[in-house]
Amino acid sequence: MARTDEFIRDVERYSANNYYPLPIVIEKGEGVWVYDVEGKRYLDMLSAYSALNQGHRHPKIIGALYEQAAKVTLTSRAFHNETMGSFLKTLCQMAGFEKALPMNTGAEAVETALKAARKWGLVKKGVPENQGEIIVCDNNFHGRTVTIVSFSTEEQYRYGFGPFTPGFISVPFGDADALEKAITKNTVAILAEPIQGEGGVLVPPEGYLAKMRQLATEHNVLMMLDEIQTGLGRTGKLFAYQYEDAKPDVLLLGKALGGGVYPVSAMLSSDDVMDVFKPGDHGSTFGGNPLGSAVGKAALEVLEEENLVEQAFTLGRYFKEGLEKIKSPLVAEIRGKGLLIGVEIKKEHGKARPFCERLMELGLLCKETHDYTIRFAPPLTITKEEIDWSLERIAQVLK
Ligand code: IF1
Repeated sequence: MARTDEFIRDVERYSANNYYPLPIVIEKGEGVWVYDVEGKRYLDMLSAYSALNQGHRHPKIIGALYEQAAKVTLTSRAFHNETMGSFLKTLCQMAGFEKALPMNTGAEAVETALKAARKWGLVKKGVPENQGEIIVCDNNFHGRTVTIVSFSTEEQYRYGFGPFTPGFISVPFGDADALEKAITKNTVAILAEPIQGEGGVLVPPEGYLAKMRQLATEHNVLMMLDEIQTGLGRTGKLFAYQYEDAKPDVLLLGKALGGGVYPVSAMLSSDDVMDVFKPGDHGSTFGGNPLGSAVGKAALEVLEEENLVEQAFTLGRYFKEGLEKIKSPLVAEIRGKGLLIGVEIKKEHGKARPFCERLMELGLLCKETHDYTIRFAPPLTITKEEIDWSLERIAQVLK
């Protein structure tokens, strides 16, 4: 463990202490596999929280990165660049939206949507200035800016970071009646994750998103879905909302939009909503930059060319059935869709982290969420044989 200890020593000395990573130092990644500095190989079942849907260093995405890096990497939005338009065209056409606003991180895409919704409420719906309300769900995770943690229901994400941004109302996730009751004449938007990732891979009751769609239309409120984690094939559909008739007015993407190599996020919507932004209203130095746009376009093309969405659907079902067949006495519930699967450990058997540590020793990387749930979310490029390999190890740890 000599080299590992050396690297971790530097981190402990110089890095802020805002994480508690597993004691592995990754040196190289390729496809679903990563290698640590000791040369040990692991199957990556976290995929950087679903940012690596296309796998580590996908050749086409890395190729696009190199090719663009040899031309121009950054222009700012003060000038046009050659790649942004074609990236956004691919994105809008694939996703079925009229316009996109490119940003970098997920939190920035969420912030963009919150601004769009508030201004839409003022100029299009006629809600008095500074009165717009946005409904969110308990247990949400949308990022870590001050405004976003203003409506987190997780005490740790908020403690010490106030004063907070007002104008948010939180209702229980999955409860359409509570959602309806929370709507007022000043409501401008509903913001939700189709499946709560950080919340513990929580799948809402069937029909919930369709009902949210109906309510939003009925009350002239924007339905905004954060598919930063669930989108781009992860759940076995291009977008998780496609399991129901629930196309949102605003769709937020990030993570895998950058193909695992570069931060790329976007807010997608209609001409009517996007129209609230005028030159100077909103922006970002790096959003839509040539390098990110080239990478984003390649990341989308890989999903399509390699049928990764169907792959996630088929192999997700296979993986989940395999997990169920283990019939582990330690497991309370197995949840999820496609290749986003949560395995909840019964409380009497302790927290999920020790299970993740044991899996790591067996060559499988994953991460607990909300103390008792192990999240399995491998790259969508994983094969059936690699799932079998993983199931053997998971069975060993859960028996
Ligand atoms: C961390 C969690 C996952 C997200 C959804 C927006 C964002 C995220 C649905 C913000 C980000 C990340 C952030 C990362 C770990 C990870 C995470 F455990 F923290 F909650 F995935 F479950 N919407 N999720 O899941 O995107 O600004 O980070 O690009 O904070 O350590 P970002």
